[in-house]
Amino acid sequence: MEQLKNSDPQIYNWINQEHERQESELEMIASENYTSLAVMQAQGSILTNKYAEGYPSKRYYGGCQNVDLIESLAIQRAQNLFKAPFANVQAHSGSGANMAAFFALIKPQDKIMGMDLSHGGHLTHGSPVNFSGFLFEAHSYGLNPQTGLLDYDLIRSQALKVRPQLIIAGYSAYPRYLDFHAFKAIADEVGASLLVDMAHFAGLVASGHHPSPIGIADIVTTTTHKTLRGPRGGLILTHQEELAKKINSKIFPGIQGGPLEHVIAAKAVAFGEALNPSFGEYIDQVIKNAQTLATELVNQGFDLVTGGTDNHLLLIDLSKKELTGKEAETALGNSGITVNKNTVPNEKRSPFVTSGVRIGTPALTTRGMKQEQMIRIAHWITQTLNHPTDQDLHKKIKQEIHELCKQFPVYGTQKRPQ
Ligand code: DSN
Repeated sequence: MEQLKNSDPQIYNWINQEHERQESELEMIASENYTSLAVMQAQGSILTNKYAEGYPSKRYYGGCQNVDLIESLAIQRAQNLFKAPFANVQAHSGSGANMAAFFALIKPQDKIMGMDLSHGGHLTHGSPVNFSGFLFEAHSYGLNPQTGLLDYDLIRSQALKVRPQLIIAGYSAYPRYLDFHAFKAIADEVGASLLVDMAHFAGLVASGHHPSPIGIADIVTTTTHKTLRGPRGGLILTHQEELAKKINSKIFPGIQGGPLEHVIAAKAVAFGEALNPSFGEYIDQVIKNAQTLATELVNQGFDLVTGGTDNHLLLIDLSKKELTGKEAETALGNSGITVNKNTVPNEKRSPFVTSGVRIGTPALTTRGMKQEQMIRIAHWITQTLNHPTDQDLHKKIKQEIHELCKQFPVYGTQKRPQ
């Protein structure tokens, strides 16, 4: 980083400040993680200089012999990891991956049905402010108001009324397994295609801790940076050859130009890491940590959406408390615990205020924390949320968290790649 330090000290300093923040706070945003140094080295490499529009051995530029090797290996590793016959590794993001999947399966104005954003869905699953909401006729399904669970009978009856061309399964904030066979049966009954966006739980699918949607859904999309622990980016999978061709042409030239070969190299590294048996142990611990945290928080008197978790995240439901999600996020931030406010089923407050907090364990598990630390963290969360304006208490907790974090360095003494 010496060159950056000399040529642009302002950016260098801010990166250092962010490094310090990531090391010294408890990162509990469910969609974040810490990549390995190897992933960052690939992403920060000279591959950023290369144009490679097209696909391996079918490029619109010369000099692609090395990026062809890299992209081909990324594809092969993605196929092995998810046991999927076809993979596109060029999508710049999860949103772009979803856009390409939509364009491969349906046409503008067609009807789609995805999970309501306020119930835990994603912007790209039909929100009116997103392409998925304004290019398509979007309908949404929600959670059962009594259980907070997906109710496949309700989804079916809604699908029978709406008759969508596309059903989307997947979430940003849902703490339980998805039943892909149930979604597929509904899609088949109403003549819809099925898209599974597994961005949040792709790591759990890769390790076998969550049922796989491959071979059931027509297309499966994911980001690569959440539980999968790779660089920020997207990935598209299918088992259907004709769809694979469509997906490739929708990504390029449909919605993207040159692929980010440095990010594709980093994806290849991450897929290689996830193919290692130690990744299964990591995901196992992610889930154990989330379940320990859930049990402790319930014991401390908090309501959780669905009462617990099967995966890497949990949702505290504050609707019976005076405290809002926004206030809880701020108070926890002051204590050194980074989370995000989240809507909960039957939400009465606005999406900017909310009545919930989403908490995830992927990042803390990467830095080596286990159940013992989760019990301490549950205690700090409880103290903070029970005394949301006590700044002296928050300062004291922040100091204790700082000490804990020192015992679990993210990048050790190696800092960032040079
Ligand atoms: N999927 C969102 C999240 O879970 O944070 C980001 O798009």
